[in-house]
Amino acid sequence: MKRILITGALGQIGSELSVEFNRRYGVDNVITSDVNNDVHGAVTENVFERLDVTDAYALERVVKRHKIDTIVHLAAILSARGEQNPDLAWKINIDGLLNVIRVAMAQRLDRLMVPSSIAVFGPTSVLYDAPQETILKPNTMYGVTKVIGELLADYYYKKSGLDMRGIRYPGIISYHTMPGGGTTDYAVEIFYEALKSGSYTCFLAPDASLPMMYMPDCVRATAELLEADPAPLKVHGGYNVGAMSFTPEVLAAEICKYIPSFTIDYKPDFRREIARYWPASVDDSAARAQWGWRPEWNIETMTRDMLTNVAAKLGIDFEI
Ligand code: NAD
Ligand code: AKB
Repeated sequence: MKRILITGALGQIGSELSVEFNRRYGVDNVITSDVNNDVHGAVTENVFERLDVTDAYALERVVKRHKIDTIVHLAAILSARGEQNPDLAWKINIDGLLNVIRVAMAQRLDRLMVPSSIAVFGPTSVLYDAPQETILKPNTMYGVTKVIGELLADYYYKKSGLDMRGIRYPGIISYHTMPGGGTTDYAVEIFYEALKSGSYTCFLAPDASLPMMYMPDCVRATAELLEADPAPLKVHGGYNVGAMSFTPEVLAAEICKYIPSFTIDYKPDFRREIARYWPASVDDSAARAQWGWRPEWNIETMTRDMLTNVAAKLGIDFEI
């Protein structure tokens, strides 16, 4: 029986991953935690621990108290916030991660999942169909912490046999919980503004092509990798997983199919420079071959679903 602890469970991904885990493993076996105390949505069904991952003793106590055998470590500072506060990004993404790894080894956990990101790529990486194995020299603090996270996963897997798993998530699009300060956040904000005001000012350039994924694919990918047979898995830091790639211009055109009066304009800020050196698409053949990854959502199906659900959330009458 799995006893799973999710750190950072109140964030964009954790708040929906917990629902999928409740369905797969039973609500009593999924312990949610976050430094933030504002428990909302489906997480209210789970046991919740207020937990700062930079506090190693508190983390160990929670793991022991709940007889945890698996951690899904989502607590992190994302790219845009990380550029505004690099010291904080280092503290949470590296010091926090090391605490989680040490507790996982000391308590002999079965499995530890730590997400990586397309932010591991950088100016010297191949940016079209970015390969699984390539030069990783990112130019953001967030990217630096994600590359180090991948290297630590490989190191501790080889050194101690800790079963570490990771996915290089692309930009995640969802409507339950707003994204937490990343560069791909525009692809969520645009739906809210399209429905509320009919226009959106984008902080990226119109032609900034980035890999994206809809939340149902994200939670399924995470659960499938967590459950995958260990034998074929050759990557421990982070698998490339592809789903869709588009630019702000293309997403705006897709929204215009349903809201013809929608307009977009562009005021690129510092996030444009972050996006500039992230890949337009990734080569996910390793994930497909080693644990059967297949995306189910594309830009057309995602856009229809986002518009329908964001409209319902905002109480706006809207029919596709
Ligand atoms: P998020 O910012 O929405 O949520 C992170 C959560 O961590 C927040 O609820 C925050 O309160 C919590 N947190 C911050 N500091 C903490 C601390 N010291 N102790 C405990 N909790 C703390 O992030 P997310 O989008 O849910 O991302 C989850 C993981 O996935 C991160 O590792 C992120 O880098 C990765 N990722 C996300 C995306 C995406 O588009 N959402 C893309 C690539 C990778
Ligand atoms: C961000 O924009 O920081 C995240 C990510 C791709 O890691 N969404």
